[in-house]
Amino acid sequence: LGNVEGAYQQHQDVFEAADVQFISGVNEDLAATVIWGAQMTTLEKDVTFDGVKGIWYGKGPGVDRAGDAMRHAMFAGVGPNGGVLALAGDDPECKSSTIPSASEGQLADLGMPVLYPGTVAEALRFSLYGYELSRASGLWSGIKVHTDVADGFATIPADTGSINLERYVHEVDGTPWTPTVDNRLLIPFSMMLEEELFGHRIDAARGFMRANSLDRSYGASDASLGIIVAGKPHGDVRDALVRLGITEETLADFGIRIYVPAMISPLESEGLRSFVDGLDTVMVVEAKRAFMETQVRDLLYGGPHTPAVYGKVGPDGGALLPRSGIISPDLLVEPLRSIISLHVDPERLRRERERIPLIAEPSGDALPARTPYYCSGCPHNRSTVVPDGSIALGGIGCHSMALWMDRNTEGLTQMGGEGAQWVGAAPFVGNQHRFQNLGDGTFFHSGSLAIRQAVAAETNITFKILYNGVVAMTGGQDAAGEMPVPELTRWLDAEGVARTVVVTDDVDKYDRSDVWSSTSRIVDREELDATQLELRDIPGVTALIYDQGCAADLRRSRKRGKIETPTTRVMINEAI
Ligand SMILES: Cc1ncc(C[n+]2csc(CCOP(=O)(O)OP(=O)(O)O)c2C)c(N)n1
Ligand code: SF4
Repeated sequence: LGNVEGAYQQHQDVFEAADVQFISGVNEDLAATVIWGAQMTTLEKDVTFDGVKGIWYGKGPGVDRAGDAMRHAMFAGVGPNGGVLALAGDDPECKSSTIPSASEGQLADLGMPVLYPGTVAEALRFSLYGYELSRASGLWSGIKVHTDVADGFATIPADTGSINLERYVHEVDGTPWTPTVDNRLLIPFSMMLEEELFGHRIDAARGFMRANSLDRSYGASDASLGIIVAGKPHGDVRDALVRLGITEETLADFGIRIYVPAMISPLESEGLRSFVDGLDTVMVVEAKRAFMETQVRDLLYGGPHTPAVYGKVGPDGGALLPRSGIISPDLLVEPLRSIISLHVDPERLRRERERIPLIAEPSGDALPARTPYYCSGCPHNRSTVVPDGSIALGGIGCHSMALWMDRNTEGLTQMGGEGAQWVGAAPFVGNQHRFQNLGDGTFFHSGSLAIRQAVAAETNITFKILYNGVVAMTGGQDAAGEMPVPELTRWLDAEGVARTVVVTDDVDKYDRSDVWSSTSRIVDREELDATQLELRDIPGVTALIYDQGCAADLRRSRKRGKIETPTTRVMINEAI
């Protein structure tokens, strides 16, 4: 997330010269509404552009929380001069998320065609086609961006950015059709739009993909076994096949062909049917729940030629591919071997494997593990300590690492839910008090509403607003709508927070002209423990704002010459 915003900030002049507006979203659902609004400019009288294209981007949980906004926007539609991409950043191993994500199901449920690039080059190409797909169908195009692609770097041919577009005009009863753009989301219009959304618009998306044939297949023309795999797992399948002794060049000798759909929902039926023609067996390889697999069965069942379809379940009715977690070459070798062995003598597989000795088998040795910890100088290292006898509740952000430390810190919520869990639990445990960690990025994103919830329910809770000045965990973005600390104390006061104490590393850094709430005061961070003891004894909702900058961001700013580098150093003699 940070890199997208960083790229814009670094090249702002280039973007602006190309009429690209970057509007920082307060949160994902409002961002989706902003993008929806840009599409609606075609309905405005004074519009100064022929059309507007939009990109919404967010991580899996952002897709989830933006669902309502996106669903409305999908009904309202996209015009022929518009186009919207929804880039869904999926973190299937929850490397930097609370829970693992796979957004394709949610995107498909909203009615979005879903494209799944497996490489950086495909991400660029599919996005360009995605715009055209969107304006041809009137739908937003969903792009599933796997962590490995989002975090990946690649050298790609310079012409990857130019596409050979086959213009597609959808026809209904022999008449050219264009999507409706309509913001009157009330009956009877909503009912008519529903019919169009799940009828002509989806048909148009399939037609566009048929005309532009981004789905591809390779391998044996007279194959008996077909493998269907899209996106990132495609590379995993190729690696796993090599470990079984099968390379792209020898696929045909083994009677195997591979189908790589670009659009994983809705699968394009004509391409799929021609791929399975003549096959006895199809194996669908995908991570987590069956998504393409159920579509493959739906599209083929009852047709003239229906091969056996395996994926999550194998021929013996037992588990074949994992239903959760990730797909990797290591995990694919045995499932692939078992299906290929239905068609190929296992002894031949063993012999072929020996012919490519340079491919190393995985050693099986686990890499040494290290539990992540705060950066040196991180404010959370001090601020997340609670007084003896107190319990803190974790929140979203870097400070969630407190859960791995011995700090009486429990549990997590979704981003913005901080404190609301305790509203639900407190009445059943004698209305005890809890400290609730809440990052400033999360506060401005949505967490402020959870404070309102706690005030409304008169819960005993102290929000520790960990004000490090950036949305640190996802790359150090600025939080849209962020307010300075003095203003924040006034906001908390207006919301009904009984008392606010600002704890800081530098009590002299504020301006004399700053206006603070009458229920707040500022103390040095040395007084953290005493301040927490004071606040926990006040009934109702109180707040502690821990105001100290993110150390990583300070280092970044020094490197870029934005702030002064301190001239005083602390030398640590390791012998002592
Ligand atoms: C709805 C949602 N959107 C985005 C994310 C990704 N995310 C995880 S941590 C984080 C940043 C939190 O920033 P902040 O609250 O300031 O805490 P810090 O990392 O600075 O400690 C984000 C955006 C998420 N988990 N949920
Ligand atoms: S990035 Fe910033 S907030 Fe996160 S651990 Fe490092 S110093 Fe702390």
